[in-house]
Amino acid sequence: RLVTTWKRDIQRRVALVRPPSSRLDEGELTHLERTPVDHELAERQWDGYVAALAAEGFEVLDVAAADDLPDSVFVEDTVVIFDDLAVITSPGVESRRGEVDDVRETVASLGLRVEEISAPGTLDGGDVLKVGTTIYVGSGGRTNGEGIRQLREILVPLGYRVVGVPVKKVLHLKSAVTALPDGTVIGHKSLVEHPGIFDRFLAVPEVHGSAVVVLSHDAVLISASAPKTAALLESLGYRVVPVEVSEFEKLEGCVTCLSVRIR
Ligand code: CIR
Repeated sequence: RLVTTWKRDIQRRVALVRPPSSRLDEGELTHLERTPVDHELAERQWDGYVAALAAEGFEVLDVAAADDLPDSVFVEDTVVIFDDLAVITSPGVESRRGEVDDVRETVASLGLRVEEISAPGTLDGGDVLKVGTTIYVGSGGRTNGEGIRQLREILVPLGYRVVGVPVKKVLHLKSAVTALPDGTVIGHKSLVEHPGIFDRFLAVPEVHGSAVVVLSHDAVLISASAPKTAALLESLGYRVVPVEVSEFEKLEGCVTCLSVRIR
């Protein structure tokens, strides 16, 4: 087990990102009121996010920018990676459907095998939480039962278990919960409707603290607006890398949705 972890850490690790559209402020909003987005700040925060991934040893790869697709910076929603398989999603909102085309090309150029979720199935990557071989999928916001059924058909033969989770209070499952490197699912109690569905659940003290990006077996990336959660995770033995993502949080995005990690 130790050897496997170590081997993984020295393998090629790629992070896909997509530069923000100049129309970012027209992005979809479901649960939040629209507040003005500072474009320059958003650009700087995005650069900082990319630099943080690069500093952690990720090879950062851009999907071609798409100015006419306001939400395209949230690239996580368009593809989900399972080892050498890329599942292109079927975004649950009309304005985001065009985002998948360039992403499909980019992942194919990396030599990944490509499968696809198709209509009437809908599925956003933000609804897919991987914890080992258990794949939790949020249902209700952007992802429907047919989308989950198609993902299950793809993954069960590969040895994964696909668990649907009803989601009502937030946009995506991963707006409410993510997982630590050790597999513990974390989230803020006010937003997690079914904590008992997860094998291990730990409540964190801030809403923005529920989203972490796993950097390695001992490090996570987290929003700078969740300092208490950062302290909690440090007390559990993790190195925590904070990044500013306030302009993306205004559009219901978080640290996970700005990249897709391929390891
Ligand atoms: C949307 O509503 O689709 C975007 N404004 C935000 C998407 C955030 N994605 C994510 O958390 N995975």
